[in-house]
Amino acid sequence: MTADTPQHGLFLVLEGVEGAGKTTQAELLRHRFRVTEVAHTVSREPGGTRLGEGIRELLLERGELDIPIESELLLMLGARAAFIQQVVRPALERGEVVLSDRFELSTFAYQGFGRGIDLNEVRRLNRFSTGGIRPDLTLILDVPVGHGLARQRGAGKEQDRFEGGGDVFLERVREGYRTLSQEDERVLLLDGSLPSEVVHEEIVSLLAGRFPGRFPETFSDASG
Ligand code: T5A
Repeated sequence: MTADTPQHGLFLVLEGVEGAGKTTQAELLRHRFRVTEVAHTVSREPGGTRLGEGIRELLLERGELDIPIESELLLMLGARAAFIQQVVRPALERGEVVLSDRFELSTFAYQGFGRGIDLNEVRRLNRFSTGGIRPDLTLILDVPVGHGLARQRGAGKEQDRFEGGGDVFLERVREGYRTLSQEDERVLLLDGSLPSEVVHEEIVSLLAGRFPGRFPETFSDASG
């Protein structure tokens, strides 16, 4: 967040390698927000807007397209600019909790550490796309790469461009996430290999402890 950025809500992000459980946790939190009457917007990247969903389709589902890594980076950031302007900023100005399934750390981990694009350049371009809006808290669900991929196979999910990048690529991404978690106190690494309900309860108590007064008392004890 920057001084000239009006930001009254709370911006939360879930991150992690393929199959880490981000979507599962986002859905559990969405349910928790709903039953405890916390005004919220839950979304995902790339996506969340018509432009972003179009770019997502191009990047993830059109495996036959030859996309240079520079184009991949700029497409992700193009989607992000719309996501910030059309989803995140308005929801924060309404005072909501915004929860995003992936955000800028995905770009640092996948395009920076994974693809090998200079991280300073990635950060610079990313700042242009976000206008300086940053998450209040990013939770990385850490799982071994093979574990996450096995979960996705178990769920019958088809491989996309990034899963097809191979284990070595995804190991660099995972290591990237672990490095990034050590550089910023607003980024935390959680054990994503625990059962979903255990991870969910840990996230709930972490949010209640980290942002006192932001959530109703029922938030911490509402049953699933
Ligand atoms: N990307 C994205 C970039 O390269 N740069 C960027 O800037 C951005 C924003 C997006 C791709 O784009 C790349 C990264 C990605 O490759 P995606 O589909 O959004 O693709 O991301 P995936 O990680 O592929 O999403 P998935 O939905 O497949 O993984 P999730 O959300 O981490 O996992 P989830 O919750 O769907 O769970 C997968 C399976 O595991 C089970 C679930 O029931 C499900 O079957 N599961 C668990 N099982 C046991 N214990 C748990 N704790 C479990 N949690 C979930």
